Amino acid sequence: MFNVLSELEKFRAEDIPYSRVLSSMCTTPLPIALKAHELFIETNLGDPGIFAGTWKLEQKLIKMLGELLHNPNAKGYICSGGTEANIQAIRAARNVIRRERKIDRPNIVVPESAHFSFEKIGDILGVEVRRAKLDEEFKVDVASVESLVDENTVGIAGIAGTTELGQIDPIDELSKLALQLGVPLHVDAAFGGFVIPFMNKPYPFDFELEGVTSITIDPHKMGMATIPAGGILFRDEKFLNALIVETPYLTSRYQYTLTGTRPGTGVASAYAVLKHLGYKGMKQIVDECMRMTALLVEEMTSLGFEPVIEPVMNVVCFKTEKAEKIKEELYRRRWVISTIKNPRAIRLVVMPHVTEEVVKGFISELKSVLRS
Ligand code: 0PR
Repeated sequence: MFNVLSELEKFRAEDIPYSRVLSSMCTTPLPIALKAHELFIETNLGDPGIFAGTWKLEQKLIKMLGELLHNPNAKGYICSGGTEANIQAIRAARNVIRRERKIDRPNIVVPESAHFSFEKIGDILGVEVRRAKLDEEFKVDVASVESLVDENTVGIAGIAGTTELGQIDPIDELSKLALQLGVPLHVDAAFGGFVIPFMNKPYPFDFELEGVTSITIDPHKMGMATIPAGGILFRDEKFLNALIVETPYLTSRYQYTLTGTRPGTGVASAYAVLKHLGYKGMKQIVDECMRMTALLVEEMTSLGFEPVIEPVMNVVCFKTEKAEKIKEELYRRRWVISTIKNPRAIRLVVMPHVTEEVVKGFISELKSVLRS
């Protein structure tokens, strides 16, 4: 008899398990996240009157994320991921500024290291995306940001945990600049939002800095929730309100989200992880990721590799002219890493699934690749 489940299993078996993946910012969700996800499987936050409990839970989660980011009064919602969060942050900034003053052709200033979602933002929102230079440590050069700002600038952005290097921009300086110029500052902490608060060295990056208007923080990355779960938080409700459209026939009168139908699974799984682990448990996981990052640096250094920067968080790149070749050969052997172009390097993301056993297995496969 035709069995659809065995057919599905066949396809699924072709996927590479996370235990061989050192390129992804996603990871195996915690078991508690999976349970929460199942419990909320049919929920739709696009119609919150029906899912009143799920809606309440989302408000609670936003408050918890606000507390983590030094502003329990922050307003926001759980979306599909970092891309949507960034789109909504810039859309809100553009709408607010456009209401305050006449803007001919809006622009935003982002670091050269900003995620490619900002390319999509430029296209969708019709804003010009200006890229500011980086300094020698691959942090954004604040003077370069300032030089690109003009009367049509509707926002600037800083990255707290860059996609390629895991570097943190000087958000405190960007915050001062934003206040001085009177422009909103968006912080993309899609990756770093669940890492930086738990690191031993403090990096001011969130609402404790007065100039920070909005923050992207993704539960489906280091928040160990189920996909999809992104987060967008605003310091001031007026930014969220700048996204509102009316919804004439639903149980709610208006919507500020980008998508209409919207799963409650990410809300439930993110909430479950935070409650289950607490700050203490989250810190243990971040500590362990940092320990594995240090182990990788040690092993790679003994193979003659040099990191592009001393890793700031659990992302590390190693310089090599053979980056593409190494990546391809590893992939042939069902190990996944990524590469960066400037400078040419291999890139490793050390998510919670990258255990000591995974590191050892990876290093041994890499040694074999280097010999071949
Ligand atoms: N902002 C930053 C700083 C990011 O690193 C990313 C994604 C985004 C925004 C966009 O987030 P969404 O992908 O949730 O919309 N960073 C990873 C990347 O592009 C995403 C990723 C995750 C890629 C898992 C591959 C993968 O297997 O590298």
